[in-house]
Amino acid sequence: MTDRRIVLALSALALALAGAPAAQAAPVLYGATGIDANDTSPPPASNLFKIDPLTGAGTSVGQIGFPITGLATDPTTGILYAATAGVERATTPRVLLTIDTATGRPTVVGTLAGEIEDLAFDAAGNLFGWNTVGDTLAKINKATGAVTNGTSGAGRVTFGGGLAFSGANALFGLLNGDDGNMWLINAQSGFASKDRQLNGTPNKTGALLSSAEFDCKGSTLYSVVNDYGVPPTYLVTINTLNGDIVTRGVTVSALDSIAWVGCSAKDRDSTRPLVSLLTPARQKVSDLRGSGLQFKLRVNEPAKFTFTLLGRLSSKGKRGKARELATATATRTADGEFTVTLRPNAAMRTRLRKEKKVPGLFRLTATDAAGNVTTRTKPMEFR
Ligand SMILES: [Ca+2]
Ligand SMILES: [Ca+2]
Ligand SMILES: [Ca+2]
Repeated sequence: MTDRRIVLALSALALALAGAPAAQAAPVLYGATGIDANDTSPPPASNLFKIDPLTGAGTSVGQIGFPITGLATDPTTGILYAATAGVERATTPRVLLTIDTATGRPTVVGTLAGEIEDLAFDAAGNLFGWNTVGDTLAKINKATGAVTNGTSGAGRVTFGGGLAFSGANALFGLLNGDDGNMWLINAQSGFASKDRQLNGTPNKTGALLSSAEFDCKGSTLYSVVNDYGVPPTYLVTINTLNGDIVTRGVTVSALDSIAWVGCSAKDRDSTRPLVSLLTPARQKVSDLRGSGLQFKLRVNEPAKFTFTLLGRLSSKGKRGKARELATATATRTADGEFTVTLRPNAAMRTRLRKEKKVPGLFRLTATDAAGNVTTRTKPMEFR
């Protein structure tokens, strides 16, 4: 190939790639640092780091320019939010930020009242924080930073702290260090109840659990064992069934916050909707000519539906090809039973007067919120 031909070939390749749909970026675990070993107030400004989830190793992306104690990604927008860090009871004003994950650059959303030590989003995009002032769960307005404290806190002195929603939207707290326990928190009332005792921390002197974050599937709980900024700091996972801590490795010293960015809805939900077709196959052709076919179904999760009813009409004494008799759509916002009506249009209802018997097909597609699709077809008999 001549040079010019190679250039042309490469240009064509570049065009082809540019025209191709963008590949889904792999999820990345980000982290940032907070209080340091000297308890400097305010703590030193942090960089944004990419954290290797297997080893804990950190790679700097860029400067945030603030110390950070909490990170969380809004699952409805993919935007990374951060809460700035302060030394406890130093009354340093704190702020809520959004962070550009390409550069680390922050944008101030607003001031954060109290001492919010970690952030967590629920599946619907509501932002929560753990406030060590009052030892309570706080609801945070993600547009302004306004904090509304819960009325029913843990009622005990908590420190550091991690907060994370599981895939089942259960709120877990890590509120009293690596020799404390897990907490289950009612996101409505803020009430925190003690769960399993934690075991197996790599730190033997009592350290903070500075953050909490579930993986994209919502099943593996990550945390950080942070000895008040004194190295080494460890990235760990915690078995939520028995409280066992498993060390992934030494991470960025004084790491105070972690969050995944780039999780897709399909990471959390990879199952197709389960649809049960409850109406019997034998139906009356007179119903089809009248108010239409009433078809009863059950679905196990919210989903959007399209329905098509096909039938083979008679033509000159023979059975014709399958043709569309009626269509319908439905959106279900909860699981359970429902009925869809498939009514042929006026012309088709008139045409059906000639029919005593119509073999048919009932077809549907059901698509859940994550885009998983189920298709079902049921042979029908109208007579
Ligand atoms: Ca923290
Ligand atoms: Ca968190
Ligand atoms: Ca599903």
